[in-house]
Amino acid sequence: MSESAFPEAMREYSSDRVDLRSDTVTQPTAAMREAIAGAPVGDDVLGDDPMVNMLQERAAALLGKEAALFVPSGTMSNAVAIRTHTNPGDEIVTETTSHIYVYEGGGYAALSGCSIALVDAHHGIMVPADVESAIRKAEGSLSHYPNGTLVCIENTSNRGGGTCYELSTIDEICQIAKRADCKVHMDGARLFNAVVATGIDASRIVQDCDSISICLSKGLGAPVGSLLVGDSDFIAEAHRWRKMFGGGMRQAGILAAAGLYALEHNIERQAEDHARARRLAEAVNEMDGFSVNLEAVQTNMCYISLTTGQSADDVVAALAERGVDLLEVGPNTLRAVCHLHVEDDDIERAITAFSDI
Ligand code: TLP
Repeated sequence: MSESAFPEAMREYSSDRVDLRSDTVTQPTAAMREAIAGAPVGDDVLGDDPMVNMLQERAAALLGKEAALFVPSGTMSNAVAIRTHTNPGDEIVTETTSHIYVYEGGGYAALSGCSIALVDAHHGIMVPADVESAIRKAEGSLSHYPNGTLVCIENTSNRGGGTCYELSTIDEICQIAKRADCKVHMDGARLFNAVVATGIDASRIVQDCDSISICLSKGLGAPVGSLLVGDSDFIAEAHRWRKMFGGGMRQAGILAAAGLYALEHNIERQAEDHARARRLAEAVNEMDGFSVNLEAVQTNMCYISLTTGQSADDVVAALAERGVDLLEVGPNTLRAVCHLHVEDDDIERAITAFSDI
């Protein structure tokens, strides 16, 4: 096992495989399980689970907002945010490869009755002027257009490669949205990867956003849970939609305890994940048959393109035979994600597996 400056960066994981499919695959470490086991609980639907209340207060404070709401998943967090900010018939504006558009089952349409205006972007990062052009309003269109009322920013951008928004870009998008009477929601499933990569405080990054979703179950290593964060009025309204979406959880303090532990111990250590993703990216990019856009490798992800016509399925199968699991994310594209169960030796094993096939 490699030496680590961070006590959590250890392979407390029952498998001898190298699982790079996602940072969602992490299992609670012994220390996190201890925190879970010792957690006092109440009934969060009645509002008296002390750990959930503590977690919500902690998340709100970290992001410099008034309140937060614990929800079961990032998908529900985004869905509740969209439903709270919009009315049926409104339009949301987001990036073409965003999780909200690509991976949430069309929830914005089914659950909120919204249409979507897509903004094409380089590595998942929208240009403010493109956001401005994508916002449509009924007024002045003889009622042809819907009302664009919500802009969604994904930071880091998953399909962009784990890329981070520049602060000035976020600020500018927020200004444009405000001028157009639109709210801004940040899908910050991996916001803390952006915090670690850019060195900018979370509260500064989201300063002008109306709501933010953060996930505990990705790079932070908790088993379950996300937080929707915003001002008190927004969270009060979101609480009602969480109920209607079936997301009220009872003795959720055992999950909140894991989340509190994650926020306390697992933010800074993500620098290790970022360094390992880069090591993998640089090594694989040197090999014939593979290419990695190194400019996009800014956090814990590495998207690998297959350049000689191999199918992604075949390459995933060949790597799996060597004990290394990646995700196929397109006919010629694979994704590797580093997380707290991936050590230096695992990355070397993955590199060897790539060079063998
Ligand atoms: N992303 C998962 C898959 O669903 C693709 C992954 O393995 O990366 N926002 C972003 C940016 C995400 O990447 C994800 C999960 C979510 C939201 C949804 O979170 P969950 O899975 O908790 O609903």
